[in-house]
Amino acid sequence: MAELSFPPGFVFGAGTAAFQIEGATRADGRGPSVWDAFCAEPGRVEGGDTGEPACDHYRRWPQDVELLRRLGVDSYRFSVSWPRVLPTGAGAVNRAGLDFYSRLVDGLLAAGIEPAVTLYHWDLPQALEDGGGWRARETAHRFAEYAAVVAEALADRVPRWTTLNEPWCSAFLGYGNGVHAPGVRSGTPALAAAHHLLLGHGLALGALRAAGVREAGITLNLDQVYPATPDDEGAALRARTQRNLVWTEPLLRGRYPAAEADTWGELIERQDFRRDGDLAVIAAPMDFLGVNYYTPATVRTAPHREPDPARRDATDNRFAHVRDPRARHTAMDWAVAPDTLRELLVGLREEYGPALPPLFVTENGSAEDDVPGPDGVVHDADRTAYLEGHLRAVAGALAAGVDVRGYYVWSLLDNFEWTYGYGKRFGVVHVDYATQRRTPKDSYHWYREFVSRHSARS
Ligand code: GBH
Repeated sequence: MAELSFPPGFVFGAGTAAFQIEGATRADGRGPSVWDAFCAEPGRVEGGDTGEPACDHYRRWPQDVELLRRLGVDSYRFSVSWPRVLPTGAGAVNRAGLDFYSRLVDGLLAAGIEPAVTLYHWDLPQALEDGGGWRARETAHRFAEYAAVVAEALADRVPRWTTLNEPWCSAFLGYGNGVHAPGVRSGTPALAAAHHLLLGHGLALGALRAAGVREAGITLNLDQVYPATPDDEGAALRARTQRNLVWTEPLLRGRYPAAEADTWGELIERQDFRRDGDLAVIAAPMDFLGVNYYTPATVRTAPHREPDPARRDATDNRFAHVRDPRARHTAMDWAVAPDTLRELLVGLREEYGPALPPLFVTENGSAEDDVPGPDGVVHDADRTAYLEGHLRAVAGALAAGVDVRGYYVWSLLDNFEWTYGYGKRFGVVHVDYATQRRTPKDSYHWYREFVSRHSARS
């Protein structure tokens, strides 16, 4: 394959999230999160899997830093567990929890790896959920206070900060179809949650600035949407509105999308949770926008229906997903179409122009049916091809003039894949959960070589 070109300073990384890898859910004063409670409810997570043991990263982190060092990545994206730092979401700081991240940051820096912190990757302290969770406006303020605590401890050593990971999932899977914790099924509360997440982002951004953080942003899961037929353009607009514009418009333009009424109808008329002045907080300038990308969406027109937890896409209103029979599908049954990432990135640039901050692809990767070979190693050619294709798409976006600053593979390790439990494996490193043995897959070695060829640093 022809060599791809990345600008000097382009960041190659790998990512994880606290609840998915740490385990040790009761260690050193950590409080319960909504995901602990959700996992404990029968039927919510496949196989009855929970946050234990995950990758026992809380205790085995030095080994994981070593895996990152050998991988040769410039940066490691991880999330801080809010209930480790503030066991009930507010009030007294749990020093032991905060110290864990401080040690991790020091370990990364000693290994020559730049830490990139995400403050919220879905593990809301259960005590805050008991007070309404993201349906409650106060949660946005608690989030900013938590951001201030973490920033005070780590801002001297962590250059890049992300407030929220994929607020769409928190709002619409958490409070829309209930597929994610806290498992609430509803309409208006999901929209209120979306607004309070955005407000929390804006307030947290202020807290990060006050602590001296210079590089701060948010990570969104943005969909590249295609109409199944020319008659489905309306459905495609609704999908873009519900999945993308409800985030990018307030963040980048300080307004909610014009097509909202068409897409959510009467729900949006009850938006008393939106107050004057909120949008100015939400639209505070960011230094980067993180984009998580896995698969495109092909959609058709569908009738209005109430949320239905039997459907994973149940939050979608008046559009439905169509399976592309020509594409390869991963173990998640997600279509593989790498070039759609280039189209998404170029489209963002076309849509927002100079209002678009520099971009990072903060997650990209695939779950495959990994089976270790007789040599004990997972020979995951499909994952390697997936990663290579998407890195090519990023290079294509760069060549088209889009300011993309970095790319993070999801994920460093096989981990707790939310509703799917441990059955779905996204890692470039295989984890045997029974023994906690880590074994790099072929894709790890491939990525190591790719990074060493393309990173200006190496
Ligand atoms: C990310 O979520 C998470 O940040 C990460 O924790 C997780 O492990 C990883 O991806 C892999 O799942 O809803 O049927 O229309 C990704 C969540 C997946 C949400 C794709 C939107 C579109 C398919 N996104 N999904 S559908």
